[in-house]
Amino acid sequence: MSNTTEHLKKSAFEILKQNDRGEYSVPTRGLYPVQFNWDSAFAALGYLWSNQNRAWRELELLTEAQWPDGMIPHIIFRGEHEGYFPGPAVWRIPSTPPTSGITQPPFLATALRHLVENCDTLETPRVVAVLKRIHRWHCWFMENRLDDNSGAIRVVHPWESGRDNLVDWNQGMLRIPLTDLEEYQRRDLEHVKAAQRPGKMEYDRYLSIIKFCADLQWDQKALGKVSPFLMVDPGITAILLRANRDLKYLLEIHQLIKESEQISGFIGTLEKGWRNLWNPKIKAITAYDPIEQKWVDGISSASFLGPYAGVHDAFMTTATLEHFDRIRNQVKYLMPSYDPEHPSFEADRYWRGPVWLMINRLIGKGFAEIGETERAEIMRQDSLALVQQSGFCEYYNPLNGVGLGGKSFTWTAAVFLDWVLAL
Ligand code: 9WN
Repeated sequence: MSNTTEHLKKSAFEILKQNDRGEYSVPTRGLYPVQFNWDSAFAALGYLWSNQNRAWRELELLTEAQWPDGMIPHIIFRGEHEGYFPGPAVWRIPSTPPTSGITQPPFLATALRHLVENCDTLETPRVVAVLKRIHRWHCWFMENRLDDNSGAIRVVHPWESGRDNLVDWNQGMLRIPLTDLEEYQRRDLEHVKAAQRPGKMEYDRYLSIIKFCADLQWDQKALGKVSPFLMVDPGITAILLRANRDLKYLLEIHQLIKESEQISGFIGTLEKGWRNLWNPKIKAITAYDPIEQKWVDGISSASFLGPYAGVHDAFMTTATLEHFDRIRNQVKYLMPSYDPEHPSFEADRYWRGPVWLMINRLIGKGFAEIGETERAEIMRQDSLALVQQSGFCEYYNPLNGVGLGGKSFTWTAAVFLDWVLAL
């Protein structure tokens, strides 16, 4: 390992330590001083390299925030969280600790399988308890977020997709009636330049959806049908599909056969759902608008998650690899969050173009699993080059590699240790 790589490895460990709050991590200091669902699941992969018990506790604590209905929320407001907006007073959820009222991409089961396979000892009863909670969460997805027509997963807020400011959500965002919002102060802009964050138009709508849902007392079943924002998301569909495969494997090891059979059914539905997101016009998997019943017209980084999700029909893979090679010729670093040839591409703005390392990991792993080793290696090398050039940022400009958003970022450091250094 070269000196620079050795030095970066040390920095990655330091970042994980800085953002460690004892039994959970924050994504970064300042900008995000709270526990986030999929950030924590990725963080565990990083802690695994220094302290197995700490890695395990990150996942276990996340599942302890489960709602009575089975949802594991997107934010858990633990510790000092004054600096984050919108806080508990906006979400209006009477739980301890307070949480947000939506969920996030379910990477948890996949992270759990990784820990089970790599930890020396884990106490079986505790693993089984966590497995049962995750199983309930996956059932919750199928009951409350399944788009019956396609068999794929809907999101009720752009934040639920984890890819908040995606061009794909424009159609859904335009439908949102603006409610009378009290004046509010954005805290994110105290840490990151406005040009790298969503605009006021988006924030007003993010808050209007929350108000609508809180007025409905977060009745999740109803929200899955009547939220003012509803879009079918290939990202969360692929991540849930893969997570179901990993969950099924773990359920079988622990002889939870009834649950495992139920998950097989979910896998079948979601496979169909993924195939239904095939957009014949642009020959790619894309997001879908369930209200206007049409596909969006752009390719996002989630369009490359078929192999990761375990659905890679030959015609889909061929077209996907063509898009991969075309996009590679447009940027210096893969994978931009949005197609650089799309008119709405923005190289610096949050989810409208920049590269996220944890998405690179999902794409890279999937490609490696289907034998696309060269392209998998490109994903890893580009990720390494980004960290070498700009450190452990939240996201990166795909054209010049400049680091953007929050700095000293947990999941970037975790994914660096877990995948960039050890494919
Ligand atoms: C809102 C923490 C989170 C990630 C999301 C990312 C961003 C939050 C924000 O940061 O979202 O959920 O305030 O911008 O989009 O994926 O989990 O890293």
